[in-house]
Amino acid sequence: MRTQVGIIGAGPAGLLLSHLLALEGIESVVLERKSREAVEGTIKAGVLEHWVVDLLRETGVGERLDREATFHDGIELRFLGRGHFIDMRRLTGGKGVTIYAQHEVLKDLIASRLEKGGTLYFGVSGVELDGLNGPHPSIRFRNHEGQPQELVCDFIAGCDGYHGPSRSYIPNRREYLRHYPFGWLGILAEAPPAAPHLIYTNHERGFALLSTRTSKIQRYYLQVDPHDDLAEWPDDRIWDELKARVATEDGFHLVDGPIFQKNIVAMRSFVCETMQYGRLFIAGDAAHTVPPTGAKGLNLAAADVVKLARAFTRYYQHHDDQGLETYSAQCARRVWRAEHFSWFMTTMLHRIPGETEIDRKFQLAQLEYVVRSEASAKSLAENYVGLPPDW
Ligand code: RFL
Ligand code: PHB
Repeated sequence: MRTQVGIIGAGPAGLLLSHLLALEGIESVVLERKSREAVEGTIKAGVLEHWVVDLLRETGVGERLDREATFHDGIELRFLGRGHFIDMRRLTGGKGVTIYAQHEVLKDLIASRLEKGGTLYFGVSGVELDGLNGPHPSIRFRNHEGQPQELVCDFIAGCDGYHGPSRSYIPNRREYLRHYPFGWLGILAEAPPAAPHLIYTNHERGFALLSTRTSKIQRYYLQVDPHDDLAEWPDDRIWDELKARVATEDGFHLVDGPIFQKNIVAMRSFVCETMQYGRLFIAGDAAHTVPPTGAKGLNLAAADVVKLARAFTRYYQHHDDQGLETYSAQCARRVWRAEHFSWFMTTMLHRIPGETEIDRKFQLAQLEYVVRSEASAKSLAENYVGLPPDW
């Protein structure tokens, strides 16, 4: 098999890259380890930056988003029993918060690729890369029936997430990593929305986040020990803990309901530099991971592949490899901005095991500053709704 760009991974990075390349007449093949059903059923991100929403609309995959997404003007920060609304729309000159589940974005991208004759292989295994320094690198893999295949490419895009193999093919890479001593227990529940915006809470018992999916389904998160077993978290305990953490002095009431999905995720800050080697380019979580408190991961993956698609376009349409040569350098500034913002939101909102009284005082001082200072709120809002894609 032969293609121009071989893409490993059908997450947001891989599928959006394939979609953007197709619009420029550049051929790609996407190889994905999981089944299509598993890709379309994995519950992850929820919040899209405003420019990502515009991009999906402008490139013809925003129709269902416009019908089904939830649009908010801002978020609430809650601490010491009080809520404080951060009006993003006002603070950013009109940019709001869009909630549309990651797997819905993936469904829309997969449907569009297949409708336009794109090639996606699900259920592949044993991916290995070869010839990254030559003109025709290749990907060896087994298809869903276990048969060995080889895909010969002009370029390879490693969009295979934090655990994928692509990154390991970059020699002399430098990896920066921080593990957080807490994780998120996430649930999907049948219940009405808690508020007309997301609520991020810093409580003595730990962090909680009230997000949403539809008018009937809500997505809630609790800070937990990352080593906790789900068996330790029966539904009643989850509701008791959520209600305790989001309580306010004026009697906020959280409506509960049947929980139909639960998982615990670990949290890390991770960056791999550089993001390229020979004809291999890595993007998204394969190159960098953030804790989910800033809602940045999917959006950062999208920003990488916008740059990568542009670099490939320049190469194929103008025989100019400048964009490809500087790809990693072009990504670095935004990657570190998003890494820092995610760390900032995480450390401001979670209870840190082993923290002392003075750490807690510092945290509350930061929260007070964000909700009382226009300049500070504006900075948070600018980062949250998303800096422009070229930043
Ligand atoms: P993904 O989504 O991990 O996709 C990688 C794909 O590669 C496949 N793969 C392989 N395929 C073939 N061969 C192999 N050897 C392979 N190894 C792996 C995998 O099966 C997978 O399909 O990476 P990508 O595309 O870079 O996208 C990153 C995002 O998924 C991630 O950053 C976000 O989900 C993070 N995130 C959030 N981001 C936001 O922008 N806004 C949010 O509100 C937000 N909330 C979240 C989040 C992540 C969360 N979890 C579960 C960690 C909330 C949570 C709880
Ligand atoms: C979500 O709805 O899944 C979500 C919202 C905000 C975050 C992370 C996840 O910061």
